[in-house]
Amino acid sequence: MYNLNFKNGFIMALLIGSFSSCNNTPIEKNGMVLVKGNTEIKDFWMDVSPVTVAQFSEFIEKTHFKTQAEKFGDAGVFDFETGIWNLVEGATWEYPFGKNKPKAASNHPVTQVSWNDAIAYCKWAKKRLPTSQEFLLAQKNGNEKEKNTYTWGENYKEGNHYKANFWQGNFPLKNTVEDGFLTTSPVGYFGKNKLNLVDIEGNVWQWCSDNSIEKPNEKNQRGGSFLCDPLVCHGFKTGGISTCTTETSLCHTGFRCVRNTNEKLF
Ligand SMILES: [Ca+2]
Repeated sequence: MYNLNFKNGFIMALLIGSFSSCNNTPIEKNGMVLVKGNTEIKDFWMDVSPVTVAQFSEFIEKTHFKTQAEKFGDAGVFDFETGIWNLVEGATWEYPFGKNKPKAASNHPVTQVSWNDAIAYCKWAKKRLPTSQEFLLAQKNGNEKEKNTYTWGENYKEGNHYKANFWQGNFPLKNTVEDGFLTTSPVGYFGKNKLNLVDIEGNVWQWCSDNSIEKPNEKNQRGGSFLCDPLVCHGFKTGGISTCTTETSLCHTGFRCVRNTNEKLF
């Protein structure tokens, strides 16, 4: 009897295993998840989170790369008192709000990186930036037919729990910070989507590789940021899009990388 039970249990385990592998179980390797493509987009690996301050710091240490904000001597910072953007001297990836403000926390997404800086990091990491269509497919959990407003479902709040880092109150002068964060939040703080991706909506805008159709001299960005008010830009919804010039560095913009599946991996 013991052996029979054991065998049944073993067969059951195999069945459960085979069901779960058919059930879109996320495939994750070395901090990247597999996003299944469709007729227009090939399968690709995507970083689980936006590139963190710690990861970017390692890149700087190993390459002595100077970001464009460091070369220019200033970068774009949103002023919560006045509700306007200023060029702030000394604002860099290490001090995204300026030298007299707190240093960027290592587990937060890196910001104050231009598109050109992001490309340099990607090359060093042997990765690339996603296209805006690849990013959108990742927001839709790899299912182009998914129609939810957000990557996690229909509502930005469940009970008392916010699903992402965005702006509560009235942009640009009143931020009630009900989600707990005035600026960036630690990557992954608000949970994963079905593919195990974190901060694919909210926290920071993320650079994409392709040019905007409406503004051909600017690059697309997706994901929305801590400055996105659902009643104003609503940039953190699935499909939200923004654009910027390649040399611009802002306190609410970062990036994440992807990799082709036909390349030798890991
Ligand atoms: Ca917030």
